[in-house]
Amino acid sequence: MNVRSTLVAATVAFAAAGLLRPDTLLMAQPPHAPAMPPVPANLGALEGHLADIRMLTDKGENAEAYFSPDGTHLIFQSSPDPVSCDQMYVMKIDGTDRRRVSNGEGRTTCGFFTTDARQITYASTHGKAAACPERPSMAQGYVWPIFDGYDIYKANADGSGAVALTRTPGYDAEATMGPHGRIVFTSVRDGDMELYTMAGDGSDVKRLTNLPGPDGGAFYSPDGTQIAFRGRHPQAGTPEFTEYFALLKQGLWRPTSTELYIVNADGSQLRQITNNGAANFAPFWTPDGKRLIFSSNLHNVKGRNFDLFLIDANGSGLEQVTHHPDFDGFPMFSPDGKALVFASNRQQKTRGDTNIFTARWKP
Ligand SMILES: [Ca+2]
Ligand SMILES: [Ca+2]
Repeated sequence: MNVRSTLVAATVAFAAAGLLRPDTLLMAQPPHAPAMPPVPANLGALEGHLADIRMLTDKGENAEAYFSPDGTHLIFQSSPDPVSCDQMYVMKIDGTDRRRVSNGEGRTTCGFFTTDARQITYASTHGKAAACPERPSMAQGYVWPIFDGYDIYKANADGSGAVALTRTPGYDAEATMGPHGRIVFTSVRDGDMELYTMAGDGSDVKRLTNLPGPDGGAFYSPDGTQIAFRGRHPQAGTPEFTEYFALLKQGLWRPTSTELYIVNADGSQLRQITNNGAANFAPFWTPDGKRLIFSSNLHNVKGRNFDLFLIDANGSGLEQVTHHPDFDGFPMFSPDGKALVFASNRQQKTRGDTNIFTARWKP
């Protein structure tokens, strides 16, 4: 590998690291990743579920765009370049009327609308420090920060009136809300990445998972009775187990493969949905609650060609949705099921750009 290609790989990895929630880190290109294959000439035919694909942003890093429950707006995180810190934005679903809704301080991630569409939740580090938090050194190899300054905030949809819903040391982020108004989120408050739920005002916190390893990135089913998430559970005493907890104490995580799980909203009946050894993450429910759409590099386990896949909630019926050879992730159906929003590195102007796309969904 020559200096230039080394720099390109390092730049891409660095750029992708701007999207700092643990599962966004999975999109970072590992060192020495092979070059991207050409875009298939018949991409449109291969992606038969998607029509009228529209790119809503056109530079920098944009990801985790999620519909408002009335289907009129998207909330997403964005930074203009790899070295800036992500801030939270809201825009109409045609990409117009874009406005920042976080206060410009710290780093933010994981925005979501409340069920009445009048408020938003997101995670921010600004309560710990106004500056963009520093990245750790790569002295321990290919590891990424789980910023301990993240807490979850709730604000009006225009960004005003932000109040903290969590005030615990360590990472609290990845909050999403169910139809009943309850929030599921990820926290390291008990020494591991686990799922917790809380009422919409931050009260009545309940721990949902109790498994060693990185559990997170959860979404409620449309009827609010089940929760889909990603996780990985190394055996106690293995080198992976020991290293995972040693790194987590330093606020670090080495990106690994993760599988999809579903658990009842009360924490009962945990079941594993995928078992393919790849990095599977960001599972979102189809509007009928019968299937999940998610991102995985299952055809490219050592690389960053993540694609969107559908799978039945019982783990059968895997179907590939996107076929672009670069990153596709963070899918979400519109509330009426007629549109899909996702983040992708396709059509990028600058290597490492990630943009927000919508498409009309063809069943
Ligand atoms: Ca865990
Ligand atoms: Ca892809």
